[in-house]
Amino acid sequence: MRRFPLSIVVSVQPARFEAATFKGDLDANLAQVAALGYDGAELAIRDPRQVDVDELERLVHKHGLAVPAIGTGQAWGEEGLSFTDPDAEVRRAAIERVKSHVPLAARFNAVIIIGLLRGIVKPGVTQEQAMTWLVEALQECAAAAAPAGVRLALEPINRYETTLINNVDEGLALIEQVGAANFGLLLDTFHMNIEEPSIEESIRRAGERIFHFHVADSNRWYPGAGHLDFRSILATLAETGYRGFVSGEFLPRPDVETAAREAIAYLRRVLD
Ligand code: LER
Ligand code: MN
Repeated sequence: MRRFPLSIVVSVQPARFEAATFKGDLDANLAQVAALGYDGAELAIRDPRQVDVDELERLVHKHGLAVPAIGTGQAWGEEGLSFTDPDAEVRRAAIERVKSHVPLAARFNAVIIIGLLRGIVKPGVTQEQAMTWLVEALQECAAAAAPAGVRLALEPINRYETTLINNVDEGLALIEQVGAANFGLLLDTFHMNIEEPSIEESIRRAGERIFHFHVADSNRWYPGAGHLDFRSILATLAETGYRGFVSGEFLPRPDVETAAREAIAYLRRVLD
């Protein structure tokens, strides 16, 4: 089977989100990620304005890592920003935050991830209104990213976290509505296991609109710790022509180092 380049989520700023696998000392974390054999680090960044980008680039290059994607969800998790908040100022701040990731993403040739920054349907807001705000926000962000050659990937997220885009079919319908060539999907096997009737069929349907790929097992532990059939899932992903990174986003259990080590050992076994 094709050997995908492998990356793992590393948080650049402090965060509560549990499945941001590595947190804390960035230099030490990147050193460990590289030593374990990963090709890249997916960086979770709450606010690019508070990051010394030159220093970040220096560290990433020092450890010989690529940055395939930048996660933006901490702006939701830590600050409550979202595309679908009833407060227009919060929606505007969420859009501006995503736009502020564009120069950083361009520098690393990274995809910008739209996960929970899309928000949830808050009391007093209809699903229809939230979807309209979501489409408009994505159109604006995609248009802002296009001149820099940057792509945006929306992640279908399971029903227990949001009602806005839970599965691939809803993601593909959203892509039609947004109508931008640089807008696609991030598929995450943890969410897919909850929402998709067949993970493989949904990967086939998403096809060339797959811009990034997260792996965690059924229990959100490292791949190999649950009951997902990664051999079949990754073979299907390869069949779509996807040539990007397979990125580990899982709980740091039993501890971060064991999880990261087990994940790469297992994925290599599956891919070889
Ligand atoms: C982020 O990539 C993710 O998978 C979501 O569960 C965030 O809540
Ligand atoms: Mn994910």
